[in-house]
Amino acid sequence: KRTVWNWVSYLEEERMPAAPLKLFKEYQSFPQTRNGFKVGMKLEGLDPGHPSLFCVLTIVEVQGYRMRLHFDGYSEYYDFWVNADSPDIHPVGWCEKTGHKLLSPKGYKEGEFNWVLYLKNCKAQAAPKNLFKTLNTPVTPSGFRVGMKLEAVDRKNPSLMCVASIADMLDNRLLIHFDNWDESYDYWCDASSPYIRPVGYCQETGTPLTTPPEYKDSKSFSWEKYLEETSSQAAPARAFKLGLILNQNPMLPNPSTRKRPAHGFQ
Ligand code: MLY
Repeated sequence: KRTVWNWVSYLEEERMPAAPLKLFKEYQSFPQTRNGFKVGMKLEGLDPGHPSLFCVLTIVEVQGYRMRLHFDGYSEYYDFWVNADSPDIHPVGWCEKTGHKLLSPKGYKEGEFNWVLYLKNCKAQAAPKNLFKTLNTPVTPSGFRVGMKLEAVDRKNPSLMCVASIADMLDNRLLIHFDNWDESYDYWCDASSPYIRPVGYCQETGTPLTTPPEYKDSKSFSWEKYLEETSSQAAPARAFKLGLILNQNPMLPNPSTRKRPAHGFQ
């Protein structure tokens, strides 16, 4: 009987090759590419559990190109790993500069937190700006603007296509928020995401649209009225990078012949 598992005999048994090294990026290879971040450095970053929330974070472990980040003042249970080139991490002071709210470390009241004093008190170093990849990302103008409405998949309930808004934009990425739901459903995606569609998609394709919770009967919902009531605009269809033009997309069933899907968004 075999007691020790190893790759060589496993691949032989399975009669399958290992994925060739050349398919991996340099930073995924080993010995791993090092990154300049060091344990103890502090930075600002998105909470993966609440993607609209920027937090005070400390690097607590570095392994090759990856690092483990800790929320200052919170349990290490929440620690998470990111690649050094993650678009979700930013240097100290970034939130203030870009007008984003920064969640203070636990124990600090809102508005009481100050990076300069905090770094001094902790005798900690801010992670140097040049290590962050996000600073160099050129932003291509798109037709999307903060506040525009669209239809989006609720990624926590992926069978639902819902009424949503663009709550924030960063480096060509959009923060999707579900109207009148809490922020825990928010997520970041880019313009080519398969999870977002222009206003009218559901009606066009016969997909049920989940309306904001105050519309008990989703049949009483009309985009036209809703946009007017909320004084907002629909995100323009041309801003979506799917080549998805309603009625002309060969990937969508022909409007006259298709049947209404039985179970939500497919
Ligand atoms: N059963 C869940 C569904 C929530 C869906 C929220 N989406 C639309 C953002 C609930 O009612 O909590």
